[in-house]
Amino acid sequence: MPTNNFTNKFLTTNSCAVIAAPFSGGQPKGGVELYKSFFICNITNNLFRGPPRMLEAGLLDMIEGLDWKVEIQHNDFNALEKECKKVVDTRHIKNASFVSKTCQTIHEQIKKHAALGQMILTLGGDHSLGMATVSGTAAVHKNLGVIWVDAHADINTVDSTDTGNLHGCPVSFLTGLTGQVEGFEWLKPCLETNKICFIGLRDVDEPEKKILKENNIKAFSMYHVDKYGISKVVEMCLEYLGKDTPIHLSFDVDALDPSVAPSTGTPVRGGLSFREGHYICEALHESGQLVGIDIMEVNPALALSDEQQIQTINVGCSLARSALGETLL
Ligand SMILES: [Mn+2]
Repeated sequence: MPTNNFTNKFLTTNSCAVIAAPFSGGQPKGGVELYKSFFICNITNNLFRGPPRMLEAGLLDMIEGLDWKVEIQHNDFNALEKECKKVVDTRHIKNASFVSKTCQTIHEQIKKHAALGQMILTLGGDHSLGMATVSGTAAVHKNLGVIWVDAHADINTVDSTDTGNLHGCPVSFLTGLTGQVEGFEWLKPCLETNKICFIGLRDVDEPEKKILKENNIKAFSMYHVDKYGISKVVEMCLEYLGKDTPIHLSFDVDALDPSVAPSTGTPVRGGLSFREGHYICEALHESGQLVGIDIMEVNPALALSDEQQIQTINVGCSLARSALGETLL
């Protein structure tokens, strides 16, 4: 009998559904557009997308090596992107239609797999996909708690965001803080503001700080990681969410220091070390409460060198392995 999810409190199988979501419609255009102008022929090439590169690195075999049965769900959003280009953006929100339709697709896939009692691992893709992943597991696992590991709080509302990039907004959609947004009717509030903990914050917009304070949202910035140490921070998160809470880990690799994960959309210095990132994943696996894992914002298109690409892809894979039960001993 596999040992890894045998001790899981909420899953009923030893299967892990891997959802590959190569999607960048919710992130700043800057890097990608710049890249396009130089490498216009290659931008849709899998070489420049996180999920296929993590799979190519052997991630599925690695997961099987941890005693999981693996089911892979591939996705290709190229056709949908073309179709959505014709839709005019909702107010100043960029690519609203593309983000919504993509997220709805991923949401349905995750709901289906989670209902089978499977672990869900989603490979992103930008963090607007968090709307899909958390709502997908929340549809099956009642009273879901979320640990959102990120340099950013991703909690801007459609009114407070000044960039209009939806990868900065998923938490406000999930919690309902942004209200019902046109075109996102499929997405209903599914996460209480007292069921989310942030770890790793260090680049939070002023309106986001206000939202966090006003709603009394549990947030551990890098200051708190320095102050208490990562083990205490994770312990406080688990205590806060409670032992009877199924947990979804949404890990944005920009939570890591750029020296650890350079190839990502919005790197911010002063981030989690390699070990701190892996500690979070291993400790959450150990809790037996994990039902969903996101590894987000792995973006090989933004690397300045092959080394940066490979480094970021590898760290994405090893975070996933730690969350799925790989231990050092
Ligand atoms: Mn994020």
